Amino acid sequence: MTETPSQTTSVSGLLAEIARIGTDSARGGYSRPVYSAAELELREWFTASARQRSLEIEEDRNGIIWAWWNPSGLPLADAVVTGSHLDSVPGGGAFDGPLGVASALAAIDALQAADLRPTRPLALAVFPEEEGSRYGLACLGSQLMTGAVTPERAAALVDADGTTFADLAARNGLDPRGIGRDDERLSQIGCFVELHVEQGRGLIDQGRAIAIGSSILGHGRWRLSFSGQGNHAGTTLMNGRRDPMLAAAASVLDVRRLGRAVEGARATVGKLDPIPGGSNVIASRVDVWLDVRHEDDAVVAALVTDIAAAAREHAAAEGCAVTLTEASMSPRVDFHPGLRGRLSTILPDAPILPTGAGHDAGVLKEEIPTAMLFVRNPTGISHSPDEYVEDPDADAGGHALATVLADLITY
Ligand code: HGY
Ligand code: MN
Ligand code: MN
Ligand code: MN
Repeated sequence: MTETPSQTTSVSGLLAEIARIGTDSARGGYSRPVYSAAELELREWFTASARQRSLEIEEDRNGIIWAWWNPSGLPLADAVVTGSHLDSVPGGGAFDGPLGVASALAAIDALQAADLRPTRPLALAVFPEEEGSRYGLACLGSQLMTGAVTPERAAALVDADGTTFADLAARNGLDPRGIGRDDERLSQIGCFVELHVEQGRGLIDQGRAIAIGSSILGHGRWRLSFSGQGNHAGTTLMNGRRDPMLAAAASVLDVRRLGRAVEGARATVGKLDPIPGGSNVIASRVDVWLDVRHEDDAVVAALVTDIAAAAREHAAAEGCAVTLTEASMSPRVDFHPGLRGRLSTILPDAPILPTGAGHDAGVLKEEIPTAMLFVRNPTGISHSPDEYVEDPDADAGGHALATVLADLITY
């Protein structure tokens, strides 16, 4: 096994460089939607940091940024890739995404300072729209690259301002006719290792700083649209209303009731959109966004079916209609056993833990061997300003990643 490269750059120091970008004073935390001014500034920070390390940068047809370290001028084949995302959920934490990118930069510094003879090229990658916060479809960049999402479907996605992904992509230098599966890039990659803040309590409970990922829960997003009769709040008597808000509210309670009844299920309504959304207006429509996850995909499907059936009853009781639309469904992912085993050999003290959160590594796993490393989050909370990583653990993550990459690029 290769010598362990010594850490030369502090991961928390790199994160401090971007701590002021995309802060959300209203919600707390960070709001960095894809191609927003904040995320574009973060992209700039990444490419400038990569240039400082003499990495060769390219932004591909799907808006994914690749920063290559290939000192021996090897052919771009069987490359080792690491990286993560810079976009965030609304009011998200400082680490979900950026920790993986900052750790990759710190790892590169350690590798470049070590006396290594790489036999494989290395790339740092930043994937756009991992959270799906702007277009409702998670991991849009990596799903375009693998073809899991077609260009037609992506181009037609519309954000809350009515901007299609095609228009937004074009405004940011992408040719909407060029987005889609990238066979050439996929053929160049040998494996992908993503480091990410743990979004749960596994490492705290085990008293460890670093874990290796075993699997990602199957998870999906659906929209329940309840429609009734919009009207004036003051001139409409209570009887005879067809108020979709009531059916929506009853469904939100169903999601908790039905989710609680299934061992290991996670069923969430985190977003509810009344239309038109006036406080003196009976809504004409209410969209309820549903997020359901479980280690067994069939359980996810059955739970959504039960929630939708209950929703239809509530809608009927209120004289409303309801439609269910699937926005995305990602099947359970078990990471590559061989690669996972290799990481276990390199990091023997790291426990192997599942994650309930989706990641680009889960999308790429369908095409190439992928693995994940997780770093302890003392709060266990994520998608919230309360998400946290202590400086020594952040550096331990950067060091673990450098150690793994040193092994993978030299064997
Ligand atoms: O929603 C997720 O699981 C991920 O954070 N995008
Ligand atoms: Mn993430
Ligand atoms: Mn996330
Ligand atoms: Mn009025």
